[in-house]
Amino acid sequence: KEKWPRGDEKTWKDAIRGVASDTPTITKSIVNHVQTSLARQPHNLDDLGAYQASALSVRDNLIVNWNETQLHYTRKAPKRAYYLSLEFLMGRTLDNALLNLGLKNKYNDSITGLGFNLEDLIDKERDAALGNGGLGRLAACYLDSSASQELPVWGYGLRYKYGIFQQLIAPDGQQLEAPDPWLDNQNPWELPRLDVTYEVRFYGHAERTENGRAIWSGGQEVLAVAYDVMIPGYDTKNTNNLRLWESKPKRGFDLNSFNAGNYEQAVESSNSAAAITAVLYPNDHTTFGKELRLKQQYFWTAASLADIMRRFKNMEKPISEFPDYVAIQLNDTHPTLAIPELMRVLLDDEELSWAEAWQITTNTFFFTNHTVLPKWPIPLMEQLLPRHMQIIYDIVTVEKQFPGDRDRLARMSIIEEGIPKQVRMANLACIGSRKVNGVAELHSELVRTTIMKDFVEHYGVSKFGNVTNGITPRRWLDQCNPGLSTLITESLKIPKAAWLKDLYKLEGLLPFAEKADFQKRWAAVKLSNKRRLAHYVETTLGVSVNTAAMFDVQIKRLHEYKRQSLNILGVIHRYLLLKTLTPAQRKKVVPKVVFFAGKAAPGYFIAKLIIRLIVNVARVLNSDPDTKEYLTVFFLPDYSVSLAEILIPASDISQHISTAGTEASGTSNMKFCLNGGLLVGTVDGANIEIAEEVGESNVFFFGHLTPAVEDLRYQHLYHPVPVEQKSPALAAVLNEVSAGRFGDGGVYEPLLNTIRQHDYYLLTDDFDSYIRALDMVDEAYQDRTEWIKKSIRTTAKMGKFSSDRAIQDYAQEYWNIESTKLENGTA
Ligand code: B1N
Repeated sequence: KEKWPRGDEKTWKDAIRGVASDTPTITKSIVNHVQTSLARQPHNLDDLGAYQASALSVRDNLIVNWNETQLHYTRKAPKRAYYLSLEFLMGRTLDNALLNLGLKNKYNDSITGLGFNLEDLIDKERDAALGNGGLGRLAACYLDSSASQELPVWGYGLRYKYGIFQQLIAPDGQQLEAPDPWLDNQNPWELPRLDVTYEVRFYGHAERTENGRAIWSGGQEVLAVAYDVMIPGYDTKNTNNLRLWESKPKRGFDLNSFNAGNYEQAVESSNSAAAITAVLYPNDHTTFGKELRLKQQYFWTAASLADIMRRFKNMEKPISEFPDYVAIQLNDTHPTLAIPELMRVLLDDEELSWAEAWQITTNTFFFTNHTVLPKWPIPLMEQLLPRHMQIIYDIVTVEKQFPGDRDRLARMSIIEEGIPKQVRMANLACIGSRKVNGVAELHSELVRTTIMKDFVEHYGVSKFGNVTNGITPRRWLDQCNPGLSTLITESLKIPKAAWLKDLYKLEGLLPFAEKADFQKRWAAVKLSNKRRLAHYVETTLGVSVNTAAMFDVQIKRLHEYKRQSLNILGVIHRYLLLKTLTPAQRKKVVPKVVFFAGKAAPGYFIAKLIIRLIVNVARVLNSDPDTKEYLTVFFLPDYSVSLAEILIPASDISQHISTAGTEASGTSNMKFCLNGGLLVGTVDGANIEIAEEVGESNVFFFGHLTPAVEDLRYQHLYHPVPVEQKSPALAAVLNEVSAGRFGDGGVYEPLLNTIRQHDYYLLTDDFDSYIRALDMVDEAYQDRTEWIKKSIRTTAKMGKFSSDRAIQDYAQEYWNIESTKLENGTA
């Protein structure tokens, strides 16, 4: 073996840098990056340049820890878990990295010394918005919790050149979409690994040989290139990895065509390879049937599995021990192709028998269901992935020993009959996985009793679990609400890290709920967060906001099931009522500012119409001199993780009002409560468990319960009752919209008709109880002291919703992995 290091060991040791942790070294490192990495002069450095140099300096520290952690994992060779997600909604990194490293104060000193303001630099960073919403942000929280708990977990995803689109709102309220070129200013948080590449095949032919094997050849080959994103744990040196794949042509471009003078064709094939990771699909819940999306899914699962297999093989263990060293979590059905892909590798490359391969596969994968079931048309799959379609058919014939009647067999099949036949990804994921889970108690119960009922009867209930979602308290309290974080630390009289790593410790706040002085400080923090939001609104929309009013917030993807429509119709109801009052009567009303933010999928017509209604209601209300002191509405464009970090700490109340049984969990509900905001919600998703923790008296519940929903929908279809009869209040509101009070009423007819006709999401059934719940909110808000107590008690009882708890559940009950702490100087 070659001697390492080359040359004199002492020369190396003396020169190797550690983490820069004192202010002079940090300052030096930043200035170094200004001079050399950026090639800029100190005298013309702007905030963007100063941000970039600071980020590069922090990145150096992350790399030191990341390198040591990876070496440590390789040496210890523990079982590892891999989190496969098509989305990682990371947001910004600088602030988070500084807090996790414990270096924020030191960098603040350095940056101040250099004449800049750290918060301004933090604001220069663009969000990494490689996700649609909850599912992608959950993946990001889980990475933070895995690293913070020193668990050997890697994420695998795609490095989209364009993240979720930028949302613009036209003056008439229409949503417009612009691309999100987030990489344009360079991305200091990733390490290109141009040497880590895999070839991924599409199309071609699969020829069966013997023993269930086949040779897959021809078609198109594309290269997957790794980019590593460092994931620092909080209060630990452990720094995990998120590996994102970029697609590129196998050869620069088709040289034959190029030489033959056919330049266009030469470029075309290289374009089609690059297209795979060009853009994130913006249609959450509904993207299936698109060839490029299926290509993304296979490209990513194939590259990730090849990488996992290579790492496993470096350990020189027998292949049968694969599941002892590897657990793979499938984030929804998107990575389900990993199941036939692992089978393909084990059968065709490793030459295992079907039984051996299936044994390994079904002990490796774990499947989380987040929603209802996407399918893929078989003709498309057969063309794009002929070998995988063969394996899927083999799974159907070899593994299907489901007893029972034909109906049940048909329901459990991976293949759905019809024209065209479809592959049911959720069934494949269930059959190919060791365990299946939902993301909140109610949702997991619905998985067991409805979506996967037949499978529960077949495999037994123990294969079907629940892991209630969680959120990282580092970003969603310490980072976004430093005032509250400081107040909590000072009051609990324990180090900040103690409660941030064991969120149940927040219960220590309960006695403070009774103390007048603490209540005052708690309220002062809320007010300063409301001012911060007001300042944001003033600088972006150019209008001022009354911070003495109650702040009522609903921020999430626009969806009929999430019922932003119910909220805005409720606002109109409140407005109509205000208009009937005398000025003296109005003075007794709780003044309220209602905030909305969220993106609609570009092709989701009704969702876009809801935005349009909100914007036009805002236009009318905000300029009505009779009422604007008491009720204003804002639609904040281009919702993002960073905007959420401003909105959430400022809320007095937030709305989570999906039709019962439709929101798998929800996670922003947890974020609001953690920051002392109260909930108005339906008995759905994680709202239920939040109420269990904080007590029903601290949550404003309304609406029909899940078991009633099916019957009500049936009634709407077969025994419809006119809105006027069901809810005169709602009928009055709909009529005002129709009559053009908020601009041309005709525009909104398609939206109003969804309510007047089948009302699938039960607005007519829930409207009156919704209004009553909001009245109770007003009443409770009048008693300021009691309200503040509720707020404190809510925060105090949020321990369960730390993503640390969720990740521990996965690590122990699913993956069977253990912490592998990087001690100081271990590596
Ligand atoms: O996943 C979140 C949950 O908290 C939400 O309740 C749930 O709606 C969300 C296809 C999805 N489910 N399904 C998706 C996203 C993108 C896509 O292409 C589906 N997102 C959810 C975390 O569990």
